[in-house]
Amino acid sequence: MQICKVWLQTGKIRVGVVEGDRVRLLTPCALGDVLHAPDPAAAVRSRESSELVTLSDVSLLAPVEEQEVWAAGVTYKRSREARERESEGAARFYDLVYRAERPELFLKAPAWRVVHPGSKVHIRRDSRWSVPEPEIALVISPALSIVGFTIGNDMSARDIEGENPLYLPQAKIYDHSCALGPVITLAGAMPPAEQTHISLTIERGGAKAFEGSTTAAAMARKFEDLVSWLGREIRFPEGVILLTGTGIVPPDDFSLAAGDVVTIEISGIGRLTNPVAQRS
Ligand code: DO4
Ligand code: MG
Repeated sequence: MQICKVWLQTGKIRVGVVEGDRVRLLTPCALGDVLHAPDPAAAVRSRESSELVTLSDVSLLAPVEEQEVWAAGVTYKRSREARERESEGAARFYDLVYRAERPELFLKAPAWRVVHPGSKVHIRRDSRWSVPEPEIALVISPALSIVGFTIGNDMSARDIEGENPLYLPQAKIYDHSCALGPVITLAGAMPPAEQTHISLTIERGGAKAFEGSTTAAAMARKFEDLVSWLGREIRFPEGVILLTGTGIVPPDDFSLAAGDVVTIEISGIGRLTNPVAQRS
């Protein structure tokens, strides 16, 4: 079952459930009303209305309301290798965090800063080396259960991050640096990790400029382990979204440019596409 947040032509925003190329609207409610219920699928069914809209007639919004978006880092070997190369002085810290029991976790964005499917993600004007990071995003309830999955793009400035690890917040947290969507697949409806394919395509001028893929099985940590570290000393009364790290990094000579189009596809969830821009 896939839940979405739609912006109707009437200007109203509603929560719905995907039925093929249509969306069945739920009686007005917040995402958390269904996602944080003891049985989210039953909560969806009990709120189904007779209103059906065609997907192409509505805009899908990032499936987030008041939740913070957190992110885990260096959870795939590919990410560890890329960080070690971009960072001269601090390379060994990436190996240490890849192997450590405690994961790297950072606050990526408050909900209001999240970019919707189809809207622009940004590269920083003071970065010469920026990349998208395609990541499985966990949708977590206030009780710290994984209730669903969506797609996240953790836009990153590799040169700023590589210059000094203390610059990580500037490399990662800026306007239009986090996209989410297009839907939430309820837990239980996702394929097993080895069948969860993650792919990234970057188009430039209508042609493919980069293409890469991995699977969730290449991740060095368990989702539940990341969630339990995240919730150790912080409460999330509205639930939280956690990006689980990237396993796809374009080659070192590649940087995003304004006008590129980033598409991330994850089996069981769908496709998140965002054009790339820079603040003028
Ligand atoms: O320390 C750098 C962050 C790494 C990251 O965001 C990732 O591996 O996805
Ligand atoms: Mg990342």
